[in-house]
Amino acid sequence: MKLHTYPTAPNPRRVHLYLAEKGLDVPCETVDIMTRQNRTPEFMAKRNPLGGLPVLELDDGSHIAESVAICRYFEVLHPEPPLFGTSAEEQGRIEMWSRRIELNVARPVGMVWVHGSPFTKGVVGKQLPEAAEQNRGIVKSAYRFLDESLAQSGGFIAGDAFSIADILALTTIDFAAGLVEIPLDPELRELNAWHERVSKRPSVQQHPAAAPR
Ligand SMILES: N[C@@H](CCC(=O)N[C@@H](CS)C(=O)NCC(=O)O)C(=O)O
Repeated sequence: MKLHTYPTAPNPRRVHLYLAEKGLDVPCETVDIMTRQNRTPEFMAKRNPLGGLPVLELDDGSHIAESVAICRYFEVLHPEPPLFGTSAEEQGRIEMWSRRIELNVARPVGMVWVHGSPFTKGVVGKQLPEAAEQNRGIVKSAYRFLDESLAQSGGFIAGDAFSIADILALTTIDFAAGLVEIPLDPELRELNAWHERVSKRPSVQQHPAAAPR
């Protein structure tokens, strides 16, 4: 088994945080996104036709891509501590929040990144500054929603226990603040307090976000 990864990028970082929370040690091979090693015809044919990282190579030579799918694979093999919930209610709630983070935060952050950053000029055919601005607003309102929701929750994104939803939120927010120039507004007190709290976890200390450029 081998994890093909670029540890500081937000989607691979999800898996590294997840594995660290579980205490699992998986052999890793770094694939350099900067020089587009994940986009070579060989990598795409052999590992992931969509080119994205991370990709988990299994012992039989097959592959599982998609960060959350990789975490789910490990969750079945190593259910403790549960990061996707155990009861029907916990699982439903964690999934609800994970979908909200993916669709309402990570996706618009990605849009600001591809349409608004000088580092991604070559990624989309033509950058649309209006798309970047519109999505920046969507991210800000999603952050307000998270802030209000955290005031009602038990301290974590999906309730009173750390879960995959916290991992998705943290990696997205750190990426947005570090590389996409969407800082956390200090007025969002609950969200900032949550961020400070989860950032102290050993898993996060072990796998910090990419340094801002
Ligand atoms: N939905 C995928 C997204 C994978 C993805 O886009 N990964 C980024 C790194 S955060 C990547 O490989 N970017 C470089 C590229 O697509 O060429 C997942 O959750 O794993």
